[in-house]
Amino acid sequence: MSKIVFITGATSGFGRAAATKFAQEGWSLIITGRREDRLQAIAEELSQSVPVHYQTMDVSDKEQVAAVIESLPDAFKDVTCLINNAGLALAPQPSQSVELDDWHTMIDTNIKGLVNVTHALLPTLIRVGNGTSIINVGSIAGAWPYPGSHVYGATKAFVKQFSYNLRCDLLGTGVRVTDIAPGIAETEFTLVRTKGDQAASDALYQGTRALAAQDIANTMFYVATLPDHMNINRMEVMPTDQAWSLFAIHRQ
Ligand code: NDP
Ligand code: 8X3
Repeated sequence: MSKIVFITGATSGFGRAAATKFAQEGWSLIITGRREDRLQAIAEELSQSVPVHYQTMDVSDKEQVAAVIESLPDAFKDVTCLINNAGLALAPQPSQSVELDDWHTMIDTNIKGLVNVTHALLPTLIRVGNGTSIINVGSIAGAWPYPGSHVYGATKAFVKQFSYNLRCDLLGTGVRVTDIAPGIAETEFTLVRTKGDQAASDALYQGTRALAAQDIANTMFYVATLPDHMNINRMEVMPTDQAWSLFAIHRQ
């Protein structure tokens, strides 16, 4: 029987690339996101090679998440790998000029959404047992501060600590948990963060070699297919062309 991956945020970026990678490797797919037209197109393409179930799902809606998982078709019930990927950053400006709603949207998606899906799928993963994994998409922003990261970075720090804490509770169940924390990667992420500013997005990725969505999809697949007894707790992945910078100092 083929293994089954459940991907949140499969309509774009890392989630979309993960769908392709896992399909290439023969896994059945459950792909979710809010944009149905994209899910439909991806399902049409990838179902040529593997079974695909697609379902619109807003991760921040806990009733909807529970209903989607409750009503998975029989052939897709034994999920082997959950990729908690749906997420976003908003408002790259300083905290003092951010709309409160933008902070709430990041918390609702990156924290509450990830928790909603995890809670709904944990009984399944524990039932399936050895070899199952939860891959949470964190960020370098969860470990390293920078201006304009405010609540975004804080939500990804939550992802890191929640991943570690889950491991403590899941000890003995065979379920693995990994926080994959990417650095700069060229997806629709910056377009979303700037609320549609294509020029700002292009400028960020211009002249450097950012990570590609496929790089992270390959990393997810690597993590999900390690021998059952191995758990990578956290994996921070930066492009070679990215590193830390010095502390900022205010002068009178
Ligand atoms: P994209 O904007 O390309 O993809 C984001 C995905 O999340 C989309 O499929 C979107 O689908 C989905 N999504 C957003 N909000 C919701 C929601 N409420 N419910 C369900 N799905 C939602 O960005 P990335 O691929 O780059 O981002 C994926 C993850 O990677 C995020 O968690 C992000 O924080 C993280 N990350 C990104 C980095 C980067 O530089 N690109 C680096 C480090 C981490 P839809 O709109 O159809 O719902
Ligand atoms: C996205 C990477 O560097 O913009 O999580 O915070 S970064």
